Amino acid sequence: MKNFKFLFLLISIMSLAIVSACGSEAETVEVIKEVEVTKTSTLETVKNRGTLKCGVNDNLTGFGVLTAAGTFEGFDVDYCKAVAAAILGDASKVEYVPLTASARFEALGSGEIDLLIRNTTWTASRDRDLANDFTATTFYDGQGMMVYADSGYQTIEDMDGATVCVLQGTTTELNLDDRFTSAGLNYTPLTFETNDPLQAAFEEKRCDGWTTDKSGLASKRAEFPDSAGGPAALTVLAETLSKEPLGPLTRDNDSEFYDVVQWVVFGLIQAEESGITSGNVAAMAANPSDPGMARLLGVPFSGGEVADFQFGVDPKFIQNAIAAVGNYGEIYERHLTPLGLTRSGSLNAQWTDGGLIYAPPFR
Ligand SMILES: N[C@@H](CCC(=O)N[C@@H](CS)C(=O)NCC(=O)O)C(=O)O
Repeated sequence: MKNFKFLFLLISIMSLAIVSACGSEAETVEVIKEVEVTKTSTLETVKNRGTLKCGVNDNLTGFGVLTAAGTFEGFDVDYCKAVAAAILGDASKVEYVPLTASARFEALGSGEIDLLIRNTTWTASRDRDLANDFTATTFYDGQGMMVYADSGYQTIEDMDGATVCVLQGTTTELNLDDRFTSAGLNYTPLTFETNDPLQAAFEEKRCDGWTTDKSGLASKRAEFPDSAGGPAALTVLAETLSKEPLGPLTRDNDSEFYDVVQWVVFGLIQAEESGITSGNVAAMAANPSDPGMARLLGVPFSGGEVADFQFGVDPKFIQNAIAAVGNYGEIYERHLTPLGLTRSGSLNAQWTDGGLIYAPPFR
């Protein structure tokens, strides 16, 4: 793979309103004016550096959290590991960069990180105006509203006049406004840059509702402190206010790297469909049961040739990723099932079980 150079012309300094899923205020992102960047393929950069700089959440158990032991863990974090294993053959070669919701896009655009995997929703404006490319959806989410169980709120319509806590720089802000405004409901958004002061405000009952992705609400509810009533004190209303497809993003015009990230995601999905796990991948690679499995794992079938898709990485890149973190289902079980996010019957079930988790063919 050759390095390449081109002018990376970013738009004049401008403020971009980004529809966000956690509140009613617009997020502002500054984009650097007409900088001439000598841009190298991120795939080459990662290979030369020997580490992957992955932008993650450090405060959302299940997706991305910095543990007391000082390690990053979660569903999104496992995708960082999978990409590192695919490109570098070593899942530990990740430099995690914790990012707030509002700082995440600039971190990617400026090159501070190679890859953003931070419970980030795919939207048109983010794809287009912010010079990002969404690679694939790893989790189909939707916005919810959490209230105190004793509040009497059963539906959003009951919340006329409510104050709602919401995070800045998220899709949530504008979805909230869409929902309340179109229903003719009054509300006051209380916005925060990070989660901890938001939660403090909610515990002090300075807001009547807390809105964000339903997965985020499940995570925050599960950890709600006993001193504030514990999880049982809280209810997530049944309504889903929006579509929040979450997944990894790369920069625009970085297609070699984009392709690798995208096909790692697809590879882990296909691995589940093919019954390949972290526990059996070595045995499957030694003796693949069919040509499709051999192509996925980068090994010959029945003495034939190895199918090299020319992604610029080891043909065994998917095999390496599976060995490191397991297939889609294993990652889900490890991080999201404990939050009570039941997979069966949800959009995140495999397509063969009526869900949307589907990989294009490896051929
Ligand atoms: N998916 C939405 C929301 C992302 C988001 O920031 N969610 C909240 C709650 S799910 C979060 O990550 N909070 C943790 C924090 O910022 O500390 C988006 O892309 O805008």
